[in-house]
Amino acid sequence: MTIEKLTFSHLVARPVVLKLKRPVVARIATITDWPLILIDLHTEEGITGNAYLEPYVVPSLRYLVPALHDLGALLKGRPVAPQELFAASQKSLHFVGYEGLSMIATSGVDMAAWDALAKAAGMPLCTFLGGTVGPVRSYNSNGLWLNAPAAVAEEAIELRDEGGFAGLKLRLGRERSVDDIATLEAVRDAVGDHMALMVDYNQGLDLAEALSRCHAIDHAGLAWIEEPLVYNDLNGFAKLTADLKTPIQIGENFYGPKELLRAVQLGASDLIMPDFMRIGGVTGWLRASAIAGAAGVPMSTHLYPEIAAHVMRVTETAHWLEWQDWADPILEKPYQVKDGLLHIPDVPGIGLAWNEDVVAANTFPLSP
Ligand code: SMN
Ligand code: MG
Repeated sequence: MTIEKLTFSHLVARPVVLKLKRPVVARIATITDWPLILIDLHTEEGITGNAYLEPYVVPSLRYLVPALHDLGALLKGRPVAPQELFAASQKSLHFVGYEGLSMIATSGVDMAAWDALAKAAGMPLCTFLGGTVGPVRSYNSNGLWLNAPAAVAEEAIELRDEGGFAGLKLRLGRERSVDDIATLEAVRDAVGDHMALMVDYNQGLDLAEALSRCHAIDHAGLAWIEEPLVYNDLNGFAKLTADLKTPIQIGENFYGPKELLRAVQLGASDLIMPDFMRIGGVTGWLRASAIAGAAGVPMSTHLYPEIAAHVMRVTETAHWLEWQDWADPILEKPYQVKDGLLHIPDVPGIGLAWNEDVVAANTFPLSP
Protein backbone atom coordinates (compact mmCIF):
# COMPACT_ATOMS: atom_id res chain seq x y z
CA MET A 1 0.00 0.00 0.00
CA THR A 2 1.27 3.48 -0.74
CA ILE A 3 0.44 6.62 1.18
CA GLU A 4 0.06 9.87 -0.75
CA LYS A 5 0.28 12.35 2.09
CA LEU A 6 2.81 12.25 4.87
CA THR A 7 2.71 14.74 7.72
CA PHE A 8 5.48 15.40 10.27
CA SER A 9 4.18 14.55 13.72
CA HIS A 10 7.17 14.51 16.07
CA LEU A 11 10.81 13.48 16.30
CA VAL A 12 12.55 11.38 18.93
CA ALA A 13 16.36 11.48 19.10
CA ARG A 14 18.09 8.96 21.39
CA PRO A 15 21.76 9.09 22.39
CA VAL A 16 23.74 5.84 22.47
CA VAL A 17 27.44 5.17 23.05
CA LEU A 18 29.12 1.97 21.83
CA LYS A 19 32.62 0.66 22.54
CA LEU A 20 34.66 0.45 19.36
CA LYS A 21 36.08 -2.99 18.61
CA ARG A 22 39.15 -1.36 17.09
CA PRO A 23 39.63 2.07 18.73
CA VAL A 24 40.38 5.03 16.48
CA VAL A 25 44.04 5.95 16.90
CA ALA A 26 44.57 8.86 14.53
CA ARG A 27 47.03 11.74 14.40
CA ILE A 28 44.39 14.16 15.72
CA ALA A 29 42.51 12.01 18.23
CA THR A 30 42.02 8.67 19.93
CA ILE A 31 38.41 7.47 20.17
CA THR A 32 37.36 4.43 22.19
CA ASP A 33 33.66 5.27 22.68
CA TRP A 34 31.54 5.87 19.59
CA PRO A 35 28.51 8.15 20.00
CA LEU A 36 25.35 7.67 17.95
CA ILE A 37 22.04 9.49 17.82
CA LEU A 38 19.11 7.36 16.69
CA ILE A 39 16.41 9.43 15.02
CA ASP A 40 12.77 8.36 14.73
CA LEU A 41 10.69 10.80 12.69
CA HIS A 42 7.06 10.00 13.41
CA THR A 43 4.30 10.92 10.97
CA GLU A 44 0.58 11.39 11.52
CA GLU A 45 -0.02 8.58 9.03
CA GLY A 46 1.86 6.07 11.20
CA ILE A 47 5.05 5.70 9.13
CA THR A 48 8.34 6.28 10.96
CA GLY A 49 11.50 7.51 9.25
CA ASN A 50 14.77 6.22 10.78
CA ALA A 51 18.29 7.52 10.51
CA TYR A 52 21.33 7.91 12.75
CA LEU A 53 24.12 10.41 13.30
CA GLU A 54 27.68 9.66 14.44
CA PRO A 55 29.02 12.93 15.88
CA TYR A 56 32.45 11.55 17.02
CA VAL A 57 32.52 13.39 20.34
CA VAL A 58 30.48 11.91 23.20
CA PRO A 59 29.70 15.22 25.02
CA SER A 60 28.22 16.60 21.77
CA LEU A 61 25.24 14.32 22.42
CA ARG A 62 24.26 16.81 25.15
CA TYR A 63 23.74 19.63 22.68
CA LEU A 64 22.87 17.78 19.46
CA VAL A 65 19.95 15.80 20.88
CA PRO A 66 18.15 18.99 22.08
CA ALA A 67 18.89 20.67 18.72
CA LEU A 68 17.18 17.76 16.94
CA HIS A 69 14.20 17.95 19.28
CA ASP A 70 13.94 21.71 18.60
CA LEU A 71 13.86 21.05 14.85
CA GLY A 72 11.23 18.36 15.43
CA ALA A 73 9.00 20.89 17.25
CA LEU A 74 9.55 23.45 14.49
CA LEU A 75 8.58 21.05 11.71
CA LYS A 76 5.49 19.58 13.37
CA GLY A 77 2.47 19.59 11.06
CA ARG A 78 4.47 20.14 7.86
CA PRO A 79 4.38 17.78 4.86
CA VAL A 80 7.33 15.34 4.94
CA ALA A 81 8.95 17.03 1.92
CA PRO A 82 12.71 16.75 2.52
CA GLN A 83 13.67 19.73 0.34
CA GLU A 84 11.25 21.97 2.25
CA LEU A 85 12.20 20.59 5.67
CA PHE A 86 15.86 21.18 4.80
CA ALA A 87 15.17 24.83 3.90
CA ALA A 88 13.04 25.40 7.01
CA SER A 89 15.68 23.81 9.29
CA GLN A 90 18.48 25.90 7.82
CA LYS A 91 16.42 29.08 7.98
CA SER A 92 15.58 28.52 11.64
CA LEU A 93 19.29 28.23 12.49
CA HIS A 94 20.59 30.84 10.06
CA PHE A 95 21.77 33.21 12.79
CA VAL A 96 23.69 30.37 14.47
CA GLY A 97 25.34 29.70 11.10
CA TYR A 98 24.65 27.22 8.33
CA GLU A 99 27.64 25.03 9.18
CA GLY A 100 28.63 22.97 12.19
CA LEU A 101 25.94 21.77 14.57
CA SER A 102 23.18 23.42 12.51
CA MET A 103 24.06 21.38 9.44
CA ILE A 104 24.53 18.19 11.48
CA ALA A 105 21.02 18.50 12.97
CA THR A 106 19.54 19.43 9.57
CA SER A 107 21.22 16.38 7.99
CA GLY A 108 19.80 14.04 10.63
CA VAL A 109 16.24 15.23 10.07
CA ASP A 110 16.77 15.07 6.31
CA MET A 111 17.91 11.43 6.26
CA ALA A 112 14.98 10.36 8.44
CA ALA A 113 12.56 12.31 6.21
CA TRP A 114 13.83 10.58 3.04
CA ASP A 115 13.50 7.22 4.80
CA ALA A 116 9.88 7.99 5.75
CA LEU A 117 9.04 9.14 2.24
CA ALA A 118 10.55 6.07 0.56
CA LYS A 119 8.72 3.85 3.06
CA ALA A 120 5.45 5.62 2.23
CA ALA A 121 6.14 4.95 -1.47
CA GLY A 122 6.85 1.29 -0.64
CA MET A 123 10.29 1.48 -2.29
CA PRO A 124 13.92 1.08 -1.22
CA LEU A 125 15.43 4.58 -1.09
CA CYS A 126 17.67 3.94 -4.12
CA THR A 127 14.62 2.97 -6.19
CA PHE A 128 12.69 5.97 -4.92
CA LEU A 129 15.60 8.18 -6.05
CA GLY A 130 15.43 6.76 -9.57
CA GLY A 131 17.92 3.91 -9.37
CA THR A 132 17.78 0.19 -8.71
CA VAL A 133 18.73 -2.11 -5.85
CA GLY A 134 22.17 -3.54 -6.55
CA PRO A 135 25.69 -4.04 -5.18
CA VAL A 136 28.01 -1.16 -4.30
CA ARG A 137 31.81 -1.42 -4.43
CA SER A 138 33.23 -0.89 -0.96
CA TYR A 139 36.57 -0.68 0.80
CA ASN A 140 37.05 -1.73 4.40
CA SER A 141 37.79 1.19 6.72
CA ASN A 142 37.21 -0.59 10.03
CA GLY A 143 40.76 -0.35 11.31
CA LEU A 144 44.45 0.02 10.36
CA TRP A 145 45.03 2.87 12.80
CA LEU A 146 48.39 4.18 13.99
CA ASN A 147 49.64 0.92 15.53
CA ALA A 148 52.87 -1.07 15.03
CA PRO A 149 53.60 -2.13 11.40
CA ALA A 150 53.36 -5.90 12.03
CA ALA A 151 50.06 -5.55 13.89
CA VAL A 152 48.63 -3.36 11.13
CA ALA A 153 49.70 -5.87 8.45
CA GLU A 154 48.05 -8.71 10.37
CA GLU A 155 44.88 -6.67 10.76
CA ALA A 156 44.88 -5.90 7.02
CA ILE A 157 44.43 -9.61 6.29
CA GLU A 158 41.65 -9.81 8.87
CA LEU A 159 39.89 -6.80 7.33
CA ARG A 160 40.25 -8.13 3.78
CA ASP A 161 38.65 -11.38 4.86
CA GLU A 162 35.72 -9.70 6.64
CA GLY A 163 34.00 -9.32 3.27
CA GLY A 164 36.34 -10.26 0.42
CA PHE A 165 37.42 -6.65 0.12
CA ALA A 166 39.52 -5.37 -2.79
CA GLY A 167 40.25 -2.07 -1.02
CA LEU A 168 41.53 -1.11 2.46
CA LYS A 169 42.23 2.22 4.13
CA LEU A 170 45.24 2.80 6.38
CA ARG A 171 45.82 5.73 8.64
CA LEU A 172 49.15 7.52 8.46
CA GLY A 173 50.79 10.35 10.39
CA ARG A 174 53.13 8.64 12.83
CA GLU A 175 55.80 10.77 14.44
CA ARG A 176 58.37 9.59 11.87
CA SER A 177 57.67 9.25 8.16
CA VAL A 178 59.85 6.10 8.00
CA ASP A 179 57.45 4.31 10.37
CA ASP A 180 54.52 5.15 8.08
CA ILE A 181 56.48 3.81 5.12
CA ALA A 182 57.42 0.62 6.99
CA THR A 183 53.72 0.08 7.77
CA LEU A 184 52.70 0.64 4.16
CA GLU A 185 55.31 -1.85 2.99
CA ALA A 186 54.25 -4.44 5.58
CA VAL A 187 50.60 -4.10 4.53
CA ARG A 188 51.45 -4.29 0.82
CA ASP A 189 53.49 -7.46 1.45
CA ALA A 190 50.62 -8.96 3.44
CA VAL A 191 47.76 -8.27 1.00
CA GLY A 192 49.51 -8.19 -2.37
CA ASP A 193 49.64 -5.86 -5.36
CA HIS A 194 46.00 -6.17 -6.38
CA MET A 195 44.59 -4.65 -3.21
CA ALA A 196 43.60 -0.97 -3.59
CA LEU A 197 45.21 0.88 -0.67
CA MET A 198 43.95 4.27 0.47
CA VAL A 199 45.82 6.28 3.12
CA ASP A 200 44.42 8.94 5.45
CA TYR A 201 46.53 11.47 7.38
CA ASN A 202 43.46 12.73 9.28
CA GLN A 203 44.47 16.38 8.82
CA GLY A 204 47.69 15.82 10.75
CA LEU A 205 50.38 17.62 8.70
CA ASP A 206 51.33 21.17 7.82
CA LEU A 207 51.99 22.02 4.18
CA ALA A 208 55.79 21.62 4.32
CA GLU A 209 55.50 18.22 6.06
CA ALA A 210 52.73 17.16 3.70
CA LEU A 211 54.81 18.00 0.64
CA SER A 212 57.74 15.96 1.84
CA ARG A 213 55.78 13.02 3.32
CA CYS A 214 53.36 12.70 0.41
CA HIS A 215 56.22 12.81 -2.13
CA ALA A 216 57.91 10.02 -0.17
CA ILE A 217 54.90 7.73 -0.83
CA ASP A 218 53.97 9.07 -4.27
CA HIS A 219 55.38 6.00 -6.01
CA ALA A 220 53.60 3.44 -3.82
CA GLY A 221 50.67 3.03 -6.23
CA LEU A 222 48.10 4.22 -3.69
CA ALA A 223 44.45 4.71 -4.64
CA TRP A 224 44.48 8.07 -2.85
CA ILE A 225 46.06 10.20 -0.13
CA GLU A 226 43.35 11.61 2.14
CA GLU A 227 43.33 14.85 4.16
CA PRO A 228 47.06 15.40 4.70
CA LEU A 229 46.23 18.98 5.83
CA VAL A 230 43.67 20.57 8.13
CA TYR A 231 40.33 20.31 6.34
CA ASN A 232 39.83 23.98 5.50
CA ASP A 233 43.26 24.63 3.92
CA LEU A 234 41.90 24.45 0.39
CA ASN A 235 44.82 26.39 -1.09
CA GLY A 236 47.26 23.95 0.49
CA PHE A 237 45.30 21.00 -0.90
CA ALA A 238 45.32 22.63 -4.35
CA LYS A 239 49.12 22.84 -4.18
CA LEU A 240 49.42 19.17 -3.19
CA THR A 241 46.95 18.15 -5.91
CA ALA A 242 49.01 19.96 -8.52
CA ASP A 243 52.31 18.55 -7.18
CA LEU A 244 51.52 14.88 -6.66
CA LYS A 245 50.90 11.97 -8.98
CA THR A 246 48.74 10.13 -6.41
CA PRO A 247 45.15 11.43 -6.28
CA ILE A 248 44.34 13.69 -3.32
CA GLN A 249 41.07 12.90 -1.52
CA ILE A 250 39.15 15.36 0.70
CA GLY A 251 35.55 16.19 1.60
CA GLU A 252 34.49 14.47 4.84
CA ASN A 253 34.59 17.84 6.58
CA PHE A 254 32.68 19.93 4.04
CA TYR A 255 29.59 21.50 5.55
CA GLY A 256 27.11 21.64 2.68
CA PRO A 257 27.45 21.53 -1.11
CA LYS A 258 28.74 25.11 -1.37
CA GLU A 259 32.03 24.16 0.32
CA LEU A 260 32.34 21.27 -2.09
CA LEU A 261 31.75 23.66 -5.00
CA ARG A 262 34.49 25.97 -3.71
CA ALA A 263 36.91 23.05 -3.40
CA VAL A 264 36.13 21.89 -6.94
CA GLN A 265 36.53 25.44 -8.30
CA LEU A 266 39.94 25.73 -6.58
CA GLY A 267 41.13 22.34 -7.86
CA ALA A 268 41.69 21.41 -4.20
CA SER A 269 41.56 17.65 -4.83
CA ASP A 270 41.30 14.97 -7.49
CA LEU A 271 38.60 13.09 -5.56
CA ILE A 272 35.79 14.04 -3.22
CA MET A 273 34.17 12.11 -0.31
CA PRO A 274 31.38 13.95 1.53
CA ASP A 275 30.09 12.82 4.91
CA PHE A 276 26.33 12.52 5.36
CA MET A 277 26.01 14.45 8.62
CA ARG A 278 28.01 17.34 7.19
CA ILE A 279 27.04 17.59 3.53
CA GLY A 280 23.33 17.80 4.41
CA GLY A 281 22.00 14.24 4.41
CA VAL A 282 20.45 12.91 1.22
CA THR A 283 19.35 16.37 0.03
CA GLY A 284 22.87 17.74 0.48
CA TRP A 285 24.38 14.66 -1.18
CA LEU A 286 22.16 14.98 -4.24
CA ARG A 287 23.13 18.64 -4.64
CA ALA A 288 26.81 17.84 -4.10
CA SER A 289 26.79 14.89 -6.50
CA ALA A 290 25.34 17.09 -9.25
CA ILE A 291 28.36 19.40 -8.81
CA ALA A 292 30.86 16.53 -8.71
CA GLY A 293 29.16 14.91 -11.71
CA ALA A 294 29.26 18.07 -13.80
CA ALA A 295 32.93 18.60 -12.85
CA GLY A 296 33.80 14.95 -13.50
CA VAL A 297 35.16 14.42 -9.98
CA PRO A 298 34.91 10.81 -8.67
CA MET A 299 32.81 10.74 -5.49
CA SER A 300 33.20 8.39 -2.53
CA THR A 301 31.26 8.21 0.72
CA HIS A 302 32.27 8.79 4.35
CA LEU A 303 30.74 6.70 7.19
CA TYR A 304 26.98 5.87 7.13
CA PRO A 305 27.39 2.89 4.77
CA GLU A 306 23.66 2.07 4.66
CA ILE A 307 22.45 5.40 3.34
CA ALA A 308 25.67 5.70 1.34
CA ALA A 309 24.82 2.50 -0.55
CA HIS A 310 21.45 3.89 -1.63
CA VAL A 311 22.75 7.22 -2.90
CA MET A 312 25.77 5.66 -4.63
CA ARG A 313 23.30 3.83 -6.87
CA VAL A 314 22.22 7.23 -8.24
CA THR A 315 25.56 9.08 -8.12
CA GLU A 316 26.92 9.95 -11.55
CA THR A 317 30.61 9.71 -10.59
CA ALA A 318 30.26 7.00 -7.88
CA HIS A 319 33.73 5.77 -6.86
CA TRP A 320 34.16 3.86 -3.56
CA LEU A 321 31.85 3.33 -0.59
CA GLU A 322 33.59 3.47 2.80
CA TRP A 323 32.55 0.38 4.77
CA GLN A 324 32.47 0.74 8.54
CA ASP A 325 30.50 -1.62 10.74
CA TRP A 326 30.56 0.61 13.82
CA ALA A 327 26.78 1.07 13.94
CA ASP A 328 26.09 -2.65 13.37
CA PRO A 329 25.42 -3.47 17.06
CA ILE A 330 22.36 -1.17 17.20
CA LEU A 331 20.90 -2.50 13.93
CA GLU A 332 18.44 -5.35 13.85
CA LYS A 333 19.69 -6.42 10.42
CA PRO A 334 23.17 -5.10 9.63
CA TYR A 335 23.97 -4.79 5.92
CA GLN A 336 26.09 -7.57 4.41
CA VAL A 337 29.30 -7.30 2.37
CA LYS A 338 30.38 -10.07 0.00
CA ASP A 339 33.24 -10.04 -2.50
CA GLY A 340 33.83 -6.40 -1.56
CA LEU A 341 30.29 -5.42 -2.56
CA LEU A 342 27.76 -3.98 -0.13
CA HIS A 343 24.27 -5.41 -0.60
CA ILE A 344 21.22 -3.20 -0.16
CA PRO A 345 18.25 -4.99 1.40
CA ASP A 346 15.18 -4.99 -0.86
CA VAL A 347 12.87 -3.36 1.70
CA PRO A 348 11.12 0.03 1.73
CA GLY A 349 13.25 2.98 2.88
CA ILE A 350 16.90 2.73 3.92
CA GLY A 351 16.45 -0.55 5.78
CA LEU A 352 17.39 0.60 9.29
CA ALA A 353 15.61 -0.88 12.32
CA TRP A 354 16.95 -0.58 15.86
CA ASN A 355 17.95 -3.47 18.06
CA GLU A 356 16.12 -2.12 21.11
CA ASP A 357 17.90 -4.39 23.60
CA VAL A 358 21.31 -3.06 22.55
CA VAL A 359 19.95 0.50 22.49
CA ALA A 360 18.57 0.15 26.03
CA ALA A 361 21.84 -1.32 27.32
CA ASN A 362 23.95 1.47 25.80
CA THR A 363 21.80 4.58 26.19
CA PHE A 364 23.85 7.63 27.16
CA PRO A 365 22.51 9.67 30.11
CA LEU A 366 22.10 13.26 28.91
CA SER A 367 22.25 14.80 32.35
CA PRO A 368 25.43 13.86 34.23
C1 SMN B 1 37.77 8.81 10.28
C2 SMN B 1 36.52 8.29 10.43
C3 SMN B 1 35.96 8.18 11.69
C4 SMN B 1 36.67 8.59 12.80
C5 SMN B 1 37.92 9.11 12.63
C6 SMN B 1 38.47 9.22 11.37
C7 SMN B 1 38.46 8.93 8.92
C8 SMN B 1 37.83 8.26 7.75
O1 SMN B 1 38.76 10.24 8.62
O2 SMN B 1 37.95 8.83 6.68
O3 SMN B 1 37.33 7.17 7.88
MG1 MG C 1 39.21 10.45 6.55
